[in-house]
Amino acid sequence: MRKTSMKRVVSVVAVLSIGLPVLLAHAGAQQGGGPDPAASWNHLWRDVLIDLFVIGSVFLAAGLYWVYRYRATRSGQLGDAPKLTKMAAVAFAVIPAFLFMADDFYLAAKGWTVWNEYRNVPRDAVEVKVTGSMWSWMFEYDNGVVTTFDPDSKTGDGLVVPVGKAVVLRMTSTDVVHSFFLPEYRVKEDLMPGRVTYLWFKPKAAGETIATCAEYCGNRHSFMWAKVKAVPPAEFETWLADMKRKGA
Ligand SMILES: [Cu+2]
Repeated sequence: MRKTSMKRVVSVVAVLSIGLPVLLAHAGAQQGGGPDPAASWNHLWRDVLIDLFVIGSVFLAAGLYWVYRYRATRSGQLGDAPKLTKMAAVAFAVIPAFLFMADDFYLAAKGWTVWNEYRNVPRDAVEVKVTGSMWSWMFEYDNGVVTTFDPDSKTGDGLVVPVGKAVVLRMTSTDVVHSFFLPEYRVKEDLMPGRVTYLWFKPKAAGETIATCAEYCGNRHSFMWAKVKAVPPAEFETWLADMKRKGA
């Protein structure tokens, strides 16, 4: 009888602690405005920080309480802990473990959702080819326009993208492994010779940010960055047409 009820308790806790987080993570995904990896990433990171804070506080409070509650009051004092039944001992270990694992399952489920967002490029995404070489970036648009950026003189158009539209970068390297990192858009992906990798992001507001190499690639690795400029879609089209006319 005791064995069955213990099994029942453990399985209910297990089902709840795995099932609930997965459901919650699924419900919390993709609220409004279509997929946006940066927004989902920020949301997941916020959840991780809350999780660390709450669990950290619980353990700290419990730890301090027990240190105080079971402190020695005279020298040479021996403890006299009550003897637990088998059931109580197992429950003590299993129930808190599952409860604390519940949010790990939640974060894992949500991480999986965010990962899928990162890997599934919207169909209407604007495509730009990116080539990394020691130690500069080259960007090539659909209509053949090619842009670069010189970090020393800070000249060149760099990567220009339209606000509010998904942008997908198809990337490769001509020499060693580089990594294209857009801190502002929460995306980073390696570039390798002989292989095409990709990432996508959605600029929310007009403005200038940077892209930088995030994989050590030699002497001038730390200078391997480029300007990234997000402009309204109409301005983007004009810029692209102008560049084409100028034969860039
Ligand atoms: Cu590099």
